[in-house]
Amino acid sequence: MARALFLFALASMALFSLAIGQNADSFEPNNEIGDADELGVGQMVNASISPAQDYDCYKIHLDSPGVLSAQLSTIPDEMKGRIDFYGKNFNWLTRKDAENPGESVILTVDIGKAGWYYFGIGDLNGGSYKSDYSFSVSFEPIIDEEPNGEIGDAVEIKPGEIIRAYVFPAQDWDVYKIFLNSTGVLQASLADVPRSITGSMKGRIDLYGKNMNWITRSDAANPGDDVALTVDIGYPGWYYLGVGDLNSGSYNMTYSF
Ligand SMILES: [Ca+2]
Ligand SMILES: [Ca+2]
Ligand SMILES: [Ca+2]
Repeated sequence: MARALFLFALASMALFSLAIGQNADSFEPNNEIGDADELGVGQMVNASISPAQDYDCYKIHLDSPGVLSAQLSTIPDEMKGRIDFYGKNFNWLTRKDAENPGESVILTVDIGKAGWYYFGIGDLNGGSYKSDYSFSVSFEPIIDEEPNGEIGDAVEIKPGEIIRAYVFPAQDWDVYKIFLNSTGVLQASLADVPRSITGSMKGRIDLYGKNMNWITRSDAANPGDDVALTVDIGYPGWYYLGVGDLNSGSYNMTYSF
């Protein structure tokens, strides 16, 4: 009798582990952001949404600004995938949903600051799946002389020096300072501005005096045009030059200044 009970227990355990094995998700528990599993750039995760209402959280550390692309693929046929994206304070930033069940989801985000970022993977259909989805994150770093988005953080340049830098992410503004040791004519030019199919940079150069007082500016007539600013300098000293984009774009190509 005792032996029969033992055999029954053994058989139950075998069945139980088989059931677990079908849905094994080695990243669980990760239903909350605080339990997010760490990923590396380019690492492929295979995991599953199971049971229903399962939510899988991952985190990644990005060492610089850049363009992030998160891809959810090999989705089970009935699953309608969602990628949520959060900042370092677990603050929700944006999301991308599949248009139809079984379709891949790609979320692309311009990252302005290095640091920790978090993802949540869920199913809008509220299902439970035996097969895995795949999830991976790629990242294209954009390394620039940042931060220089305020006059007080201006990067020093020398007369004649050529700067190559990015307007990235959107609303980026780059400020430079230059010491002019005599009176004369200041010529600043913005060239090779980023041009893309979705929109080109429409450049602006602002000039400020030593008290960070705005003096004048020059704007591109059309997107993609060069910009030239020519000013008679009456007093030697520090001057500040701001470079920005009137189209509020974000570019993974440099401008020359
Ligand atoms: Ca899971
Ligand atoms: Ca989970
Ligand atoms: Ca910049």
